[in-house]
Order: sequence, then C-alpha cells, then structure tokens
Amino acid sequence: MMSAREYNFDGLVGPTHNYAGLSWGNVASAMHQNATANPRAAALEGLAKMRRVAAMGIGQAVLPPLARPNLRLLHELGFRGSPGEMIERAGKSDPVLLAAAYSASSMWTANAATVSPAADCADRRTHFTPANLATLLHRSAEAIDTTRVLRAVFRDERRFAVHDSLPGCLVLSDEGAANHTRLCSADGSRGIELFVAGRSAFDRSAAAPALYPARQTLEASQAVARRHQLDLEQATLFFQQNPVVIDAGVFHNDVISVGRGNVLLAHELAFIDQRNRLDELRRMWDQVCDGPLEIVEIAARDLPVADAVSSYLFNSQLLSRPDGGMTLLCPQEVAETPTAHAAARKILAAGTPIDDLQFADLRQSMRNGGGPACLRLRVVLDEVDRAGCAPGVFWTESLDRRLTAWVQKHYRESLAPEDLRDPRLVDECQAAIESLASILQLDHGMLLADHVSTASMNRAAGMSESQ
Ligand code: SUG
Repeated sequence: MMSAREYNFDGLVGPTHNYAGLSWGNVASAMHQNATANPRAAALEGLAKMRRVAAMGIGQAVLPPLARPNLRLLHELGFRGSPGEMIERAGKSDPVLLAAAYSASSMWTANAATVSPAADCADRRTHFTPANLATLLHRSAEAIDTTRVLRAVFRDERRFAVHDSLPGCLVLSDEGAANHTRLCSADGSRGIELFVAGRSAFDRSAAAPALYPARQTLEASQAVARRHQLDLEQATLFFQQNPVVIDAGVFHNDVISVGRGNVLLAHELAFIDQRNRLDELRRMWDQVCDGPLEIVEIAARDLPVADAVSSYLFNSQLLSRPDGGMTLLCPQEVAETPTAHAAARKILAAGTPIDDLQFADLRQSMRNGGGPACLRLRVVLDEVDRAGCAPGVFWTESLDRRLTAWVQKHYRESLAPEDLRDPRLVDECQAAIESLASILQLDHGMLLADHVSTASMNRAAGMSESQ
C-alpha cells in the first residue's frame, strides 16, 4: 500500500471573481477596490498552477467554487423576489452587500478549513473544521456551503470527520489552515500541529493589533485542536502573531510564515516572543519527530515587512517532490521585488531540502491578497482515504482539459463593479456550476442547494413579500 501523502486541494476560481475591496486589513484588496477583474484569466492562472504542481508528481485535486450570487445571504439580509429582483434591489440599496453576495472568495481554500491528518488525531481519522470566517461578512457566508462541499468530497465517515464550523462570533473567529502549520518527518507519521492566533478574546491584557482585525483567536484555535483530538500536551503548539505585522497588512499567518515536513520559514517578526517559541518548537520536535528540524528566519533588514506583504514570499507553496527535494513555488511578485528575491535565494542556499525556486503568475488572485498558498488546502491521504473521497475531484490531464474548456466557455473576460447588477450574470453562473457538477461528478443539487431553495422560498412567499 502506498503511504500517506499530501494533496493540494486548490479552489477553482469562480466566474464572479471581482475586486470589491471587502477585506479590511488586506492591503491588496483595498488597493484594487473597484478595479475591473478578468475572471477567465484568474481561473486559467489557477489551473496553470495546478497543472504545474501535478506535473511535479505531487498530489493535486480541486474544490468547486461556491455558487454565486449567494441568494441565501441576500434573503437573510431581507431582499426578496426573483433572483434578478433580489440582485437589483441589493444593488440599489447597498452595492457592498451585493458584492458580498457575489464574492468568489471561496477560491482561497487555505481558509476553507483547518485539517488535521489522521496520524495526529486520537481516533485516527482525518479531521476538518470548516472555518467560520466570522470577521468579514463576505467570507462568513462561505462556511455553511463549504461544510456541505467538504462532506461531499471527503465522504467516508470512517476515514474523515468533517465538523460543523465553530459558532460564528468574535470570540471564536477562525480562518482555517491559513493560521495552522503541520510539521512532521513524514506525512503519514505523527506530527506537530502549530496554531497561530492573532489575539486572545478572553485575555484582555494580551497584545492585539490597533488598526486591523486579528482574524483568528486563540480560543478558536484551541477549540479546533480539542475537536480534532490532538495531543495537546506533547504535539500541539499555540503561537501568537505579532500584532505589529497584522497592522502592516499580515492578515493571516500564511502571509509571514510557511512550513511543511521538517521545514519552517518565517520572517523574524512573525510571532510574539519568537526566539523562545521557536526553541519550544525545537524541543517538541525532538520528542515527537525524527531527523533534523530546519527553521529559516528572514531578518527584517533583509526583507522589510512591507516587502513581505507586497511580494507574498511567505505565501509561496512549499512542495515536497517525490525525489526527496522541495520546491518553493513563489508568486511572480517575488521575482519582481529585489529584497524578496534575495531572501528566496537565501532560503535556497540555507541547506534545507529546498533546492528549487519557481515562480507562478497568479496576478488576478494576488490583487485580492491571495497567493499560491492561499489557493490550496493541504490534505494528507493514503490510498484507502483517497478511495473514500469523491473520485472526480482528483487531477488528471483529462480533467485539466475539461476544466480549461469549461472556463473558456462560461467565464467573462471582464467584470467591473457595475456588472454585478447585470441580471444575465445570475443565469451565467448557474449554468457554469451545473456544468461543473457533471465534470467533477458531484451532485449539482448539492452545489446549488441554497440557490435553488432560496429562489423557491421566495417564489412561495409571493409578490406581496417581494415588494
Ligand atoms: O480573506 N481576499 C481574501 C484573501 C484570502 C487570502 N488567504 C490566505 N491568506 N490564506 C481575504 O481577505 C478580497 C475580496 C474583495 O475585496 O473583493 C478577499 O476576500
């Protein structure tokens, strides 16, 4: 039997990818507010990245975009009528609400859930907690649909536990795998799970950012670790993000640090009390894992935080190739930022298994603050696990061809803020998702569940309510 290995489940960029400036604290999102997006180019960039990772012999799969516009959200916000009427009314009343309902933010699957591999969990199942994304309206609306999609994909309950998301409130705000790193000697053996929160909700004396929100609380991370039945004493750590860097635009830990296997890359300003915390990690590693742990810290004088944020060096994908080496797949912006490029070369020369630097053009996603690592959710699967998943989501050349043709057929090349009020977009999106369901062999009713039920609820409520 083949041993467990990591799969990257990339989010397919949905047909409504747009720039609405919805993410307070995410510098790129604010900078590109109201720019015109190219959803087709965005989706093709994402597919090109998946093709590249798959070609390296690394596990690759896709997760479908959530159906948009989110009619359930518009209904919850009091808009009634046919889908077209709901869109029109929301657009007139508050374009920000319409943009939230149209957001394609489910593409960043690093925020879909926190995943703990079976080897770390007491019941030896792979545990998922879908993130409640409670800090931002457009993202919080993802949780319920993401949970349904994850249950449909990771469907064998003997192998997988897909929990409900944590209650959506400030105390438990949770952003998933973007604030979670697993370090291990081998994917299938016991590892260390490192959670990084931006603040503590209960400890008012703890440091917190002054300007931007800390999207992950310690209390949320602890709850996830308990649910996943992790070894809290010996193999789980909770770090705090440095609030100064959150205020500089580091809205998730994966903008300032990345780890996999026995390698952790971090900016020197990533964590509070960094030196002691990394020592604690080294001690834990020696107890739990085999071989050396490689920690590479990048100094602020070599890479100012502003350059880390604009280049997204730490949002590179750290990939283990079958030949034993590691590739750091960086966003193109790293090559264009001299300090970041020099830091990447330094990482390459640091004597870790990283022996290859590559660059990917993901500009459409990057303009919304989503780099290579944001676009993927890492899941460790062995062959039995894989057989317990929906088969159609795994990457093959034929799936690649079909998805490329699907994007070419269904996606617009230009989407400006005012286009969200175009009633034809509703039907275009629905047609796209229906056809995607058959490509991925997923139930289209499952993918469109809220869309369909909200529309029929509104029809049943009749016109009196719609006025
Ligand atoms: O949550 N951007 C996303 C980017 C998420 C990146 N994910 C990770 N770092 N793992 C966010 O801020 C922008 C949407 C807009 O402005 O239209 C947005 O949601």
